[in-house]
Amino acid sequence: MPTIFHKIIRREIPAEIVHEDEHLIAFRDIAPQAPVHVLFVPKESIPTLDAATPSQAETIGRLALAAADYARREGFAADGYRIVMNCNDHGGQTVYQMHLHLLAGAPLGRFGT
Ligand code: D5M
Repeated sequence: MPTIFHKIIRREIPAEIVHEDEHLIAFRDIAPQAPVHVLFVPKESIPTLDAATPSQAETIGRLALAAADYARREGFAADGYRIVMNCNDHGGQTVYQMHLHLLAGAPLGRFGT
């Protein structure tokens, strides 16, 4: 089932794309929760982390490494950042193409405080 992120990958709807390679695309979140909020989305269809298989480990790992590369390239890696992956309803997932959130640009606080 194609999601809005598949449409961004296929350039059917616009997005502010900050990185793309053969495996994944990264673009700015439309409703940013931090000064920097970028989504890293694999081109391979994987609805949720819960649906991922061991054969997709590299695909998942590439998302984190692409986020780390982006943070270094943009110069905020040393200050720090957060990566988050929401899974299913209780995790707050709204778009069912697996994706990693990169949040940065200000102190983000700690979970539970
Ligand atoms: O995160 C889904 C995220 O996707 C949420 O933060 C909004 C964002 N979003 C939704 N539509 C768009 C478009 N068209 N461009 C950019 N960002 C978008 P989840 O983890 O599923 O809650």
